[in-house]
Amino acid sequence: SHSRAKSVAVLGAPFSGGQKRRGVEHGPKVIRDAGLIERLSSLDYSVHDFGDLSFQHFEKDEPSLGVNFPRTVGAASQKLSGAVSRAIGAGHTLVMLGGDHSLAIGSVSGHAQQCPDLCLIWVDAHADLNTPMTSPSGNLHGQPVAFMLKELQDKIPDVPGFSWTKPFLSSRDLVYIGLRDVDPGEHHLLKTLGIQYFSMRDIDRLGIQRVMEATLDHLLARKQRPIHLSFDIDGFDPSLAPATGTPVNGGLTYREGIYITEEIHNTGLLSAVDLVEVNPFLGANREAAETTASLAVDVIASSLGQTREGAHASIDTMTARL
Ligand code: HAR
Ligand code: MN
Ligand code: MN
Ligand code: MN
Repeated sequence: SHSRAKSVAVLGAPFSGGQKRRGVEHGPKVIRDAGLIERLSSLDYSVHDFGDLSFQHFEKDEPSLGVNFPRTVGAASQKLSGAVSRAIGAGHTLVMLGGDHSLAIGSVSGHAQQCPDLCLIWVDAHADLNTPMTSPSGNLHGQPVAFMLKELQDKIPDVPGFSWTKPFLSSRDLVYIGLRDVDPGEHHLLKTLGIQYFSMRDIDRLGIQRVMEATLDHLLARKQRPIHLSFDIDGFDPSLAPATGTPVNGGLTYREGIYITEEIHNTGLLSAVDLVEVNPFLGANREAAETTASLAVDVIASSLGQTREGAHASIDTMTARL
């Protein structure tokens, strides 16, 4: 009969210091309230809900080198990194609920500690590739990828709070999907580093099926290795995900988003998922927040094997209910 060999760790990261809009720290609560744990249990996982991390508060955290809340963000990511590393080390598939996207510095680095050969799929309207020098806002949720890339080692100054981490990812081990709001400094880096990316225009041209084929081919053709999916809910069109801090028109459809996660699940290599930037204080009303959180649950469930075509339990399981 169907075994419960697979286990998922759910880890909440109620954190908003990577940007300036309050409310994104309530992401983990609204995603849980939308039924995440029940959905994952119904997919036949043993679910270990590790609850929410609590993060250190810094009384004084003045900007440094143009970066906002550097010590707050650095310490939060350091704590998350340790927690993620332990969960992956214990054999779980990790689900990290943000919080803003600066948290990815912690989640991806913690994952990489256990799986140094991981690859990264970044679904987002934004490239989050600014360095402190190129960032137009100073917000760290627009910069996490720059802190990960080995090729940018010399371009990242010593920001207070970040001495614990060093770059661990090669630019060829990263693919972006959904981009449509890229700053000039980010575009320069995408081009000069030769990073594989599929903007919304590329999805319009190629269709999501060929985009996923090319994405997985780029990352996995040479060898099979663990996948980290970092999914910013603003990758979706704002009509589907209104409750988020920096919505951008012309985003992924529901079907494109779910196709992405189904294809990633089908590799059998997904090892960790971040679901970030759900902000229930934003959007027109409470329904907007609930719609967005429910979409987040669909993304996570689909990444972990929920199918649109349906699935059957073993005959034993079905007859046991009679
Ligand atoms: N690129 C802009 C900046 O660096 C805005 C990026 C922030 N938004 C996000 N990240 N949600 O994906 O400030
Ligand atoms: Mn199954
Ligand atoms: Mn992002
Ligand atoms: Mn974004």
